[in-house]
Amino acid sequence: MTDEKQKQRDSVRAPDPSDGPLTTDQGVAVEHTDDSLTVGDRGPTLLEDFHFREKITRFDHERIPERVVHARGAGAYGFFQPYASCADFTRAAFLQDPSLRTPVFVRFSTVQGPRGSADTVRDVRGFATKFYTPEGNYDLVGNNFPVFFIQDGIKFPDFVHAVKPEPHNEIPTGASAHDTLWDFVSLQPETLHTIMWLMSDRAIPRSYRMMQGFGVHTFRFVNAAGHGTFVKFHWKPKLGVHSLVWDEAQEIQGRDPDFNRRDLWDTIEAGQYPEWELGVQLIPEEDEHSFDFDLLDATKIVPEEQVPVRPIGRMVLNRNPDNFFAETEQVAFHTANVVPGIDFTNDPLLQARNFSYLDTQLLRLGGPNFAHIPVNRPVAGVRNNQRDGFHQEQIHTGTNYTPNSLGAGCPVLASTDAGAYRHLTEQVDGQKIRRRSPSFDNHYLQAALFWRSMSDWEQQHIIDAFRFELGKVSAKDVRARTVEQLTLVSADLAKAVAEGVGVHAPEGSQTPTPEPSPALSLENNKGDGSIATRQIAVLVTDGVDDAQVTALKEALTAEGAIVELLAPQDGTVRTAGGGTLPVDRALPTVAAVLYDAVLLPDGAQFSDDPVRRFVRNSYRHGKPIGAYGEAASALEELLPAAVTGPGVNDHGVITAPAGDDGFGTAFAAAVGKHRFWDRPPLA
Ligand code: HDD
Repeated sequence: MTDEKQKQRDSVRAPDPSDGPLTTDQGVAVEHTDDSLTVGDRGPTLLEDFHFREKITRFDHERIPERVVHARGAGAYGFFQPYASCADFTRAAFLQDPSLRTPVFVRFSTVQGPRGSADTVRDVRGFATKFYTPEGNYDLVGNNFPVFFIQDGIKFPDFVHAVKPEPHNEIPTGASAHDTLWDFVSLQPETLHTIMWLMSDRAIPRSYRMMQGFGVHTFRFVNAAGHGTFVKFHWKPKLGVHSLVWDEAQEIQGRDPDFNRRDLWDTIEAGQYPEWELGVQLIPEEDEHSFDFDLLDATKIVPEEQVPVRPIGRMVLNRNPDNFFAETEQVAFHTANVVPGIDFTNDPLLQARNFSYLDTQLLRLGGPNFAHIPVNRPVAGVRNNQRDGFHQEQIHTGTNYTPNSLGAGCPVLASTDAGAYRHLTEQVDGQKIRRRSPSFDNHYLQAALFWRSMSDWEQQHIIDAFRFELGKVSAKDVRARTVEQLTLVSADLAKAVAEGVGVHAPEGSQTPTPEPSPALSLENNKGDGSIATRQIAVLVTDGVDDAQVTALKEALTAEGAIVELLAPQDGTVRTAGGGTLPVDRALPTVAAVLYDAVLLPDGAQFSDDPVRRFVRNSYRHGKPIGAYGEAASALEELLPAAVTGPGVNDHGVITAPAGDDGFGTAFAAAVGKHRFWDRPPLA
């Protein structure tokens, strides 16, 4: 379906290259572009070669500064549609009419690494959405964690300097495991809650399509009567929230650094559109002070058990950009891009952001006219007296000041009834001071809440992550100081981390014991068990039973899974019946870490090293493994501790005799569970 944004994009597409010959920027046709203009065959190049000079100059100027944070990303277009009118609490036009689809552009990102860094690093993921609403652009610039590392934006340069590669040697790329970050963390306890999220598997999402998004700050909805309600925004992925394991994530960094970007692109191209539900936690103004934390503190969540998340609409991403640079690189988000019905709070982090984003775009996009860039252009009309500047794309006519009579007073001012933005009227008074509010003081309670809400395997992964990260820190006192901080979150956690990194965990600290919030555990966010878009590897060799492979592939594909046949070499394999079966990929070009599950069909041979490695790696990373017929015995020999006889076991290993009708269903059910953590170790 073509929406207003797509029509606008169509109107600014570059001419079709097949419509005419190659030209210069001035539209002059070019007859030869492979040799510069010279005197004689070997002679000097001539300055008058305008085509050469233009071509090289344009190339020299192709790069713009990358984002200072969130440089690495991937984006897509789609739409947002509310379930019902939200008029009771907001007048935002795009949240009134359930039949209105608002076009969106979403950019996902990592934070620390540069543009060319790997996708599957341990990091926060950005989740920024631009809604092209009838009342102008609204940007919800969020992350996949609901909390942030610092409470006041004035600390942002300090935090970012600490987490970015170290200044003397620009190491490490795309990683937080280094001295300066942990030095900062150990001295700045407000980071601890978000650090717990960073050490959890939330920091290594399986896919952008399988992560939650959060607006992080408390914002405000304002209804037509001018009444405000505090609001926290949540995106919930339809496919559930799923993560990688750290060992796997590291291997993918080498095998396919574009893992998350490719996944987003490929699924949209395949028509398997990613979808999220937008939910809101609504807090009446009179309840502002009824929590044991401050609503203005971005290092705190409002537990869902305390204030439920109310679903208000859904977002579907259904179109890849046509040009990465023009769209994904040049998109400019800004927390201050709000529309009538959505307002800010005095959260000091948000207030700083409201300054920073516009400021950064001026530099990154080369001047004040970046809203003319197609991906940034609102579908709502723009009429004002802002003029000139670098890269002015429009020819303004008429007067350029208000008030005027010579231009018939245009553009005229709107009333709020006609859609004008009006900031919420609010009484504010107090002393001018530079001091953090004492209501922001408790840094340990919610770090403990997060820890106590995790399942056993999630806690183990957090311990492993702390051990990895601190183990890479060369300054022993930084390790010790961080562990000291952890003793104020959980004695068990501190002890387990201390043992792994060779420092002592002091005893006797008081740790908070908040009631767990089950909504925080990945265990409770797995989705409905759908296997849609799951990548399933079928390992085939000569001798395979092709009838069963084909039947299983069809059944799994019908449920939306992506099934690929992998063989030691590309081309075809010979089947048991003497025919041939086409192969999708050769094993040396892929790896187990790029798949969600593996299937071993009857008749295939598992003596080859690459095949055995594939199966063992899948097992180590908790992935479902299915084997039938003779392959089941081969699997038993390969993973003796894991195969406990025919059928489905708790370890996600499914075996069955050839021709067993229930095998496909049992295997699909295991794939829908994503991972199995409680497995006997490999021999
Ligand atoms: Fe930020 C980019 C999210 C705090 C300053 N931020 C940026 C992006 C996301 C976020 C998703 C990438 C947008 C895109 O895809 O182009 N940032 C957050 C969240 C924060 C946060 C959820 C805390 C709740 N940010 C934050 C602070 C400051 C900034 C406190 C500065 C005071 N952020 C920026 C920036 C960036 C940016 C420097 C870099 C590129 C850009 O804006 O366009 O202005």
